[in-house]
Amino acid sequence: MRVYLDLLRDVLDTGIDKADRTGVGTRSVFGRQIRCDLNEGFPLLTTKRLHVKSIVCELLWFLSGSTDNGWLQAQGVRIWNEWANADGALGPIYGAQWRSWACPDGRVIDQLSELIETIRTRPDSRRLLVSAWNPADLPDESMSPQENVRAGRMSLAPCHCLFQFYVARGRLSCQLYQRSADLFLGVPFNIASYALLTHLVAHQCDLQVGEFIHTFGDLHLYRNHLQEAIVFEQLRREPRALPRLRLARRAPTLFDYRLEDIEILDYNPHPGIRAPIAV
Ligand code: UFP
Repeated sequence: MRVYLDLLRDVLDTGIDKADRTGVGTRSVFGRQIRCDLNEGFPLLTTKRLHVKSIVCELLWFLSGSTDNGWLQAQGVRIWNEWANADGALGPIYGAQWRSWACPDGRVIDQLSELIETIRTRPDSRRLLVSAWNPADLPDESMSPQENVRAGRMSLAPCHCLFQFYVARGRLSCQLYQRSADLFLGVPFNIASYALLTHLVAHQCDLQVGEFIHTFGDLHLYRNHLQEAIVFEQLRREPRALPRLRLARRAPTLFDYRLEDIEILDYNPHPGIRAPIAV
């Protein structure tokens, strides 16, 4: 994952200091893109250990259409805790928009089911898109996550907000637009999550995988990550061989994969690096 280390350097060297919603402050650049050929291995960071179970569980949770943090907590996954209400509610975040986008006329759109159907029947379509960016449900930036949920809104505006698939020569590629990206903590998760999604969709559509293309809007490093023991420690580390993904079975639908169906093999990363998260 040299491309990731190159991005870290790029933001460190060319970023500008910028204030942000959380009050922490960032070093930020606008508009970047990386590409991962998914045939070269599964793009899981090797220069620090990632908690694979959190990544897999979160994606399966999105796919299920759930927005209830209780489900994640029951699996021991805590990544959404800071944004949830006491009852586990998160408002209409990703799962709701992907699987049950509410229309003004009362219809409900399952974008992912429609996506799979279109890839199978019209793989050359240029409309293989899924959007989580639903302006009607966006949070009010001046309110806390919990206040937003109480008001029926999302607790956090979608960061990975739009993705598109592309089929050529029997291979499925995916491009993600991420409007806002915490390069140290969020991005390694986001890359792995969308790489896994691409594998699962390909599996369901009898396609091989192609590339994952990750396009960034505001790409930033939080000021409290610009430390010897955090971002600079990671830059000193030598990337290792990428792990492989093995899907133990073909589930009946995209929504029936379970944690134990998804195996990451030969993952031998450097140790994890702790860093504070900005809420
Ligand atoms: N963030 C990510 N990836 C995610 C996610 C959040 O990088 O998947 F959910 C980061 C981006 C940003 C913050 O630092 O969380 C969201 O804040 P804002 O909505 O103000 O952009």
